[in-house]
Amino acid sequence: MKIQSAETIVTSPGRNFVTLRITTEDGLTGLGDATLNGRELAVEAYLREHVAPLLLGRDAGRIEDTWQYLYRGAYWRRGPVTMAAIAAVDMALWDIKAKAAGMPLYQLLGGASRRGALAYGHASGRDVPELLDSIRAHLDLGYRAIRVQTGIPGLDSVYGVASSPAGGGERYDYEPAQRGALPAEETWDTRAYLRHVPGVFEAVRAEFGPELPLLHDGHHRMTPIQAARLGKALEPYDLFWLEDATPGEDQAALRLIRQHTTTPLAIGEVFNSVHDYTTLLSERLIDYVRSAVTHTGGVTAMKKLLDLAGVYGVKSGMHGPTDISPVGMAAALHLDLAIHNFGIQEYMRHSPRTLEVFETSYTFEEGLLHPSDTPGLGVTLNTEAAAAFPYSAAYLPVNRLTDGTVHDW
Ligand code: KDG
Ligand code: MG
Repeated sequence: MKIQSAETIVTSPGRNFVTLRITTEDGLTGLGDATLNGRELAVEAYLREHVAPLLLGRDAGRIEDTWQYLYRGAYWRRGPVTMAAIAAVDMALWDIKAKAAGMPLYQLLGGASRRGALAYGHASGRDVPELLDSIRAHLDLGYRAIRVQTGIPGLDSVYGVASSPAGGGERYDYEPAQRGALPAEETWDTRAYLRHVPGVFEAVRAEFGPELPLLHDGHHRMTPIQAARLGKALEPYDLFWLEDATPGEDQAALRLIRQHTTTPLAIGEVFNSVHDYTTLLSERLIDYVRSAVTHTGGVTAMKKLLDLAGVYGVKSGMHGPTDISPVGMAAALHLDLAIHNFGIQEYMRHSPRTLEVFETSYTFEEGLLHPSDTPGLGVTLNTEAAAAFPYSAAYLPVNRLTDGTVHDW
């Protein structure tokens, strides 16, 4: 099973995606997701110029060896660009191996540990009535766990809040990356946020009762002591998790938050290596690992990371916004089904245009995702449809405090 070609495909059916397609001499193909939101072409060039030429002629079955060859062999380790490129190769090789075996990938990872993966959706509203409508709409779509994000009085736009959900919007989705030559700029006020959020959860619990799992994303904006205060204030509302309370690179910050609150903590969507987690896991400072298969070196690396997390009783909560392509989502779902320490899976649902390009077989029923029993990852790339949507520059917003200081977004 020698590798004959490794091509990168950039497509933009509403948002940009980078995909690696590996083909073997005996005609099997595998897909890998290499999408890094707002920096897509850096990974595409890394793959095209520095990785694809090294793959030609290699045995497609040697997944661990190829992973180590690309990771240790480059000398320059870790980082989002490198790890997204390695992830794409790794996913594509697992796709090929599972297709060669005639099995869905989860079977090669140990088989199913559950019926399906509990998914959470994104509800948001510029104010409380709009938020409650959005939660109802998500319950109608079948979600059984809901992330709650809300507008803040005095701020024009806030992370995670759709700009016109109830009006013209056909769905309640929020897409932060905006097309254009420059990033949009947003204004932020943490004190206003801290004053407002507990009341929002009070209203949501009053309307929907105590059972519905509720999640919230702080999106790296608080200091440790602010995050500790929010975690404490939210304790009466029994959150499933508080995500990214503080900037991701400061692992010690979680120690301080942990000392003050029993609200469960999740972090890691901007991490790209198991080494980003060693303190957090060994000191039991978090409850959920938020990494994406796409940004953490693929199925091989994610499985090792989640196995290590399991040793410390920490569960998975893999990143699954729409900037993870359906290929990356499928890879996550196979892991979700197979690992023991599964927690929850983020699932935003891709747009119909994206699903025209990436034909998926995974299912969502009664709040549970299942990767399907299609051999491999279960995703096909429609290259004709992909070619109809060329790359278009798009950036995540930049955040500033009310006095103009650049802040974490
Ligand atoms: O590319 C950035 C998004 O993926 C991120 O802002 C989404 O925070 C996010 C989440 O929890 O899905
Ligand atoms: Mg997040």
